[in-house]
Amino acid sequence: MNDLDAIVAQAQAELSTAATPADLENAKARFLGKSGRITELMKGMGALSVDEKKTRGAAINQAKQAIEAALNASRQALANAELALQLKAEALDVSLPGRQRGAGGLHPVSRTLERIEAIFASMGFDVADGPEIESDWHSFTSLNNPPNHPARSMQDTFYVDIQGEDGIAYNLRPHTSPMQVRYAHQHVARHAAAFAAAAADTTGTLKAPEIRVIAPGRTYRIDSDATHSPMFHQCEGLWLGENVSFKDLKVVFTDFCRRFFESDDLVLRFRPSFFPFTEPSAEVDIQFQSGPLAGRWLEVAGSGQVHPNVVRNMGLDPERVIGFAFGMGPDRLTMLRYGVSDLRQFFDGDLRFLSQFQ
Ligand code: 2U9
Repeated sequence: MNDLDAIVAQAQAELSTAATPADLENAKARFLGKSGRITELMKGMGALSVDEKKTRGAAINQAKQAIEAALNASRQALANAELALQLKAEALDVSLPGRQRGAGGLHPVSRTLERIEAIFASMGFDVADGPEIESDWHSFTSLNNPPNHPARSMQDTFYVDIQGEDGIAYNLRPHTSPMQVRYAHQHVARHAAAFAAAAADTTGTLKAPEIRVIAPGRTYRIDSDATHSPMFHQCEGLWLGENVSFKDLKVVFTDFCRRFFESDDLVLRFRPSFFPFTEPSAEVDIQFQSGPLAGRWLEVAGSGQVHPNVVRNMGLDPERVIGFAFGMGPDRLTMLRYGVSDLRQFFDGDLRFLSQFQ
């Protein structure tokens, strides 16, 4: 092996083992750089004859080309290795499941409202709807609330900064009763002929049309702790007719509670109470006979016979039409049904909590 072959072999070895682009450039400099081995050999040709220069020059050029070829091959190999590493690092696992869009579901309180509506619908109750911003008359006056009742105060009720044409105050409804008052007025207008015929009938055979309605929805009061939220839900019910008594209230509400809680031996207790819109009035307590809440009396609703003033304010004749009303809190019913202890969790919007009810 002559000197040139030895240099080429050494260059090939050093170039092919360079681990990084910097190593490779250093190796290149050792052979092809300004004072590299090949460059030095070129410089040494000055003393040769013209013929010797031709053969030696051609041989050195060949060696130089061989080294350049090795350099290009190594550059390509390093670039390929780097690309392979990068592809590996950025690799996509196409077998992974895609990111799913959540299926969504009903809020636990909405599920309760749907249950309540279905049970009362099966007993012939209509479902009323109405505005959340209410007039003072619909929220308080029509319901026999005295003018200075504490419920009307700024501490208890949210007032809205809207001035009506007659300067009346508007509020965020503190209960769903205004919907029943509005429903009654619509009902009286729609069945005006039947109401008039019943009123004119002296034989007692024509009866005034009944009102049988529930009013579920959002309600607002200035109150906030583990069992009170400034926005909460209520569902009230109203059954008026010529012969609707407290006995009917007991039958309807007992049936409702047993079906809602899916407990046939559930016991109810009607405890005397006071509300301006009913007289007499009663709180409704329930007692489970089995399960985690067995034996305790739990307050679930208020109720009573609708006050004659309220019947009159609905456009009905309190001498003919009587009946009962009740009010309950679907948020509390949901807490009892699912064993939730803090009401505020329903309205925090935390999916880890809410998705448990799907
Ligand atoms: C009309 C006439 C009377 C609805 C009634 C209650 C008793 C009652 C509370 C239960 C829990 C409110 O959410 S709560 O805090 N409600 O105690 N509500 S009677 O009486 C009416 C409704 C409409 C026209």
